[in-house]
Amino acid sequence: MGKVLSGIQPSGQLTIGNYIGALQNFVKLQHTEECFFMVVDMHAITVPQEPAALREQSEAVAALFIAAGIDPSKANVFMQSHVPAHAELGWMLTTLTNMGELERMTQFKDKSAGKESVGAGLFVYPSLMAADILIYNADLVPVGDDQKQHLELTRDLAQRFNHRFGDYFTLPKPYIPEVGARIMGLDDASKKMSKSSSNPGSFITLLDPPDVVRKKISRATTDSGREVKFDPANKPEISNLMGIYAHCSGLTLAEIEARYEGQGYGPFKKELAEHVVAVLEPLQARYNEIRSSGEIHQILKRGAERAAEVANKTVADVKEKMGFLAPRA
Ligand code: ATP
Ligand code: LTN
Repeated sequence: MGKVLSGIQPSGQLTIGNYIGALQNFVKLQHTEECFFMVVDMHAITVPQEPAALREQSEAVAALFIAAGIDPSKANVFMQSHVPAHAELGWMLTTLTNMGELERMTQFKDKSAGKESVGAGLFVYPSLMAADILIYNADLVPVGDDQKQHLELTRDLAQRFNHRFGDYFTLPKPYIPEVGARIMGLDDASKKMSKSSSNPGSFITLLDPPDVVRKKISRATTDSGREVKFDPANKPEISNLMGIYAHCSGLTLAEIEARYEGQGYGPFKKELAEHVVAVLEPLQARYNEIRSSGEIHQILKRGAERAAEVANKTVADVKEKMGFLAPRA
């Protein structure tokens, strides 16, 4: 059994981009691997946050993990901040990370662009992410395409540590879906769909009611043609919607093309909305049950206990290897 680790930020409502790019693969991998899935609240504070919103969104994201099909008897679900060893290893790895490496990170460039003041946490974020992964010696990391660069840095840091202090860390591999690794905004197919976007019309959240889903899809931008064809270079908007369609319906891209041949975009968008609603409705019903039962707190407690067992052992080993003096009686 390999180890799997991934995290999602409680920086807003989860979108179908998070679902297709990451969560669906969490659900898939839990059957064959030992999995650690966390809500990365320590990452969410790298941009200004409102305390009440952070608390509510953290609980909501954890409940959505379960509602989306993660079985807490199979996978460990927990809050990053409940396992303080992440921050400790994060600091140690920060000391092995070069400024130049962090300056090249596109997520940092995107999130800091045009801001008057940028916190140092946003800059060193990738070494905390590397700690999240390496602390479990994870083999696989299910993520969307945008996290590839952070994964490469994680591998480099693992190699650097192993080279300087002796072989210890596993080099993790990203696990990225073939279609849907980067779901684009409904308003602009050149930008990734993002839960923290200021335009709610650009994303569909997992908690959007059916009518909101229908409205957002009917307003999604398309080209002025009428052919439903998967051609990301020339038809980015339709190709993006087709990716969502494929994930929500189980049909292949070729089957979708054949189904709408000669019909234009109207029927395609209408049926796409119904497929999305069909995926979200049962998920939302489960979400409401989980939130009202309060069971999530117990799930998070158990998840953090198992996670801490593994994480504390790694930090102890790493301290030993790096030359920290251990406390003695
Ligand atoms: P934020 O807007 O706060 O940066 P986000 O929506 O980009 O958030 P994250 O919490 O950063 O989401 O990402 C959680 C996981 O979802 C990551 O594995 C990420 O790669 C994946 N993901 C995020 N957006 C998309 C998308 N549009 N398409 C596919 N995968 C995505
Ligand atoms: N950086 C990721 C969130 C994240 C993560 C992780 C993903 C933090 N730690 C560990 C996978 C593994 C993001 O912005 N989506």
